[in-house]
Amino acid sequence: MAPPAMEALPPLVTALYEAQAFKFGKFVLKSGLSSPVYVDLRGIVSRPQLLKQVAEILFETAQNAGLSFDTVCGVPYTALPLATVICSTNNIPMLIRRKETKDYGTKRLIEGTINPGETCLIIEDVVTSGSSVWETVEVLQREGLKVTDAIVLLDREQGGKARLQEQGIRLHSVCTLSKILEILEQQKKIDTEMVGEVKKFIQDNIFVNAELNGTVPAKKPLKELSFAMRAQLPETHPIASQLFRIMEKKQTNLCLSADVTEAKELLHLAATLGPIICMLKTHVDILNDFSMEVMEDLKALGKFHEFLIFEDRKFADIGNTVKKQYEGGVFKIASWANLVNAHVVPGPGVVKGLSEVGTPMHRGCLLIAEMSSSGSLATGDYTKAAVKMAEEHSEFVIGFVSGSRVTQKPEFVHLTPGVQIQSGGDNLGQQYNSPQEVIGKRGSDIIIVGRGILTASDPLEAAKMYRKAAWEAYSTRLAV
Ligand code: 5BU
Repeated sequence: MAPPAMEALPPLVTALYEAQAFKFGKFVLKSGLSSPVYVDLRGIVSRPQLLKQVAEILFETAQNAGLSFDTVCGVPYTALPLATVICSTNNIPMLIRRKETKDYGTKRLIEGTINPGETCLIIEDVVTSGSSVWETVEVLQREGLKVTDAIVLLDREQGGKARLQEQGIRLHSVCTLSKILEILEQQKKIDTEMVGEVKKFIQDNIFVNAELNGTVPAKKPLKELSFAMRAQLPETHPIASQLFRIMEKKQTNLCLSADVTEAKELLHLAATLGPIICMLKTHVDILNDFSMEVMEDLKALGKFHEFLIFEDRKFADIGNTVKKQYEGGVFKIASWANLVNAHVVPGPGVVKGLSEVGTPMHRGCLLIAEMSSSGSLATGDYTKAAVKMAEEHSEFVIGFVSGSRVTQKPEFVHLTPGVQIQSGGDNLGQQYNSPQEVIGKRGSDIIIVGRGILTASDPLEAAKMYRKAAWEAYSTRLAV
């Protein structure tokens, strides 16, 4: 069969270019690679005419390939509106794949009527490694549907087609990245040098790994991203970006756990250690002389020395209650703390409640995925549930308090308490690991240190030592 409406392609590419679907320059991809091209079709929903045109050409490609199918499913999220337009225009029943299972009710992964044995066609906007298409295929196949073909607008030619073929999925693309480069070069929208740069990038970054659930290009191992790069990722929460930038600028991944009982002492620590920490953690309810003025002074010091304030409140009640605890009461935590944390034991309501207060105030939240204390129950499936909850509430959750890296997603930050140079613990269950172990081996980002600094004869010198150890462990990790 002839490729679909080849004459329709150049004007479509022009329209997509004008809609900023292709950007050329230097971009950090989620995988950690630095790419000279960024393709993002999310914006087409704001241009109904273009959305319709893309949907039409996708459908034409399916027809030209002689495919027959009973239902259509778009890979979430960008391809969802495309699948909707295709189905409503051509009277085809549609299926929607949920990225997250609902935490109540039926727990369906697919919405729509599933008739096992029927054939479902996959629609996708861009294919790189093929992993996103494969994730959707797997879910549909588990429901008893036959899935053999996927239509994609743009194949980045980085191995996705071959990897899907290995799994029995034929990928039909409307066009390839090379074709787009050719058209844009002809139209003088990009120069020959850029075309060469993009082509080289594609060749150097082919995904040949047969394991479709991993997205690691075979030629290059997954590169550890610097804090500076993580600050720039489109998925990174603004508070996490701010934190990563502070860490990079001040060269510190030390959080002081300022567990003192007098306000004067708290402010003195903030003033003297402020220049070398990225964050100061409080337990406001242990202060004997709390006042809002003290917190205003602390806030001013945070602004001046550039550190974030994290109230280690460990919210753990139903949404309606934590909302009040966060916003009001004596402490009015939301008014001065950039970050708070929460246990996941109540379920997502705790995050939703906190988020209603915190999100409009540009605050962030850390979920407690693991604890440093001996015999902690926050392990295994509990930890996994915390990660899932964070992913589902990334408008407010910026990362975790945990003993190790609990997710590979670079937009999330990991903070680890239970840190001292000497391993060991206290007589109430606290367990300590060294900065090198926590940052270098377990892959966390920030060490939280309390008594290791507070009980030292010279807290400033001790803090300098912890900062140096943690930063060196991070730098070594980056260099590998
Ligand atoms: P330490 O003095 O460095 O042991 O203090 C550790 C701080 O971190 C202290 O404020 C604890 O309340 C806090 N913490 C912890 O130790 N372990 C955890 O799992 C969590 C918080 Br969550």
